[in-house]
Amino acid sequence: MTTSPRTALITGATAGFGRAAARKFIDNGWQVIAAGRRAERLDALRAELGDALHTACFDIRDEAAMRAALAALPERFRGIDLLVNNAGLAQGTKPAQDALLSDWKTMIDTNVTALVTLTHALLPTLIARKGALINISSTAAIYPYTGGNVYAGSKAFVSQFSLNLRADLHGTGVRVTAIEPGMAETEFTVVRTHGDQTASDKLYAGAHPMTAEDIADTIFWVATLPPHLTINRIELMPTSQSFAGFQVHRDG
Ligand code: NDP
Ligand code: 8X3
Repeated sequence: MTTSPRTALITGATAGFGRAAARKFIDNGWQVIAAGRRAERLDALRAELGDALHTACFDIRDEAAMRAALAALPERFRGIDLLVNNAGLAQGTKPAQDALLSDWKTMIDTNVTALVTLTHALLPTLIARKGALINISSTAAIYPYTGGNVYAGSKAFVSQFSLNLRADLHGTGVRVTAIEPGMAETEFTVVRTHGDQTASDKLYAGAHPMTAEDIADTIFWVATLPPHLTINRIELMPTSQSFAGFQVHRDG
């Protein structure tokens, strides 16, 4: 990493983990490029956080728009030290046989294809600056559950891609970390259920889920460890969440 001010590009900064992370990094003296589709949310964040924030409004699945946003970065935001690949989503909760193929494609396009495209575009910069890459995966990458199907598969990709980047980037000084959170209350479940706020409220009620700020603090901690130290992957859950057993189907 270079000396201050450091610059982070955070995708999915209009809500949840990404927005909390933008606040955390700027509060601690970084510059942040905040990316997302909702322009009004980005404008509000800019009004709140000021000059240290640059907004980049694009759909991460649109490669041309992504490249245009990178090309349009003001000079002082070009030296990206940290990429936080956070933008992502789940779509649907049904078992595979009842799921929509369109939901599966949306998740793969967002969580996998867009993530690798942005990573590929920024690797030269991260290598030149001995920077860091933090990929937001999920406990779904590790623990299967009914209805996880393609979402969980996409996050397993994120975790394994992160570990393989560590191998490829050996000797470059670039640090790569996969953060694998369990249940955290954000807009995640409203998005997953295609807008069912009641279902989202019900899921989190009484569960004391993690907060967006919990994850932002973790991202910041990982990013600001001494350069000789890399967290390969870190899994975290609310205390109220743990593991259930295997299921067994019996005839009759
Ligand atoms: P939110 O729904 O609150 O935020 C998701 C963010 O991703 C938004 O800023 C959204 O911005 C952005 N995003 C989604 N699709 C696109 C797109 N096509 N183009 C650009 N930006 C996009 O969810 P979380 O903060 O909870 O999720 C952040 C990450 O954490 C995701 O990768 C999620 O899978 C992961 N995660 C979440 C957990 C949870 O329990 N909440 C647990 C484990 C992992 P906009 O809509 O403005 O484009
Ligand atoms: C989100 C956590 O358990 O809803 O990645 O899949 S879970």
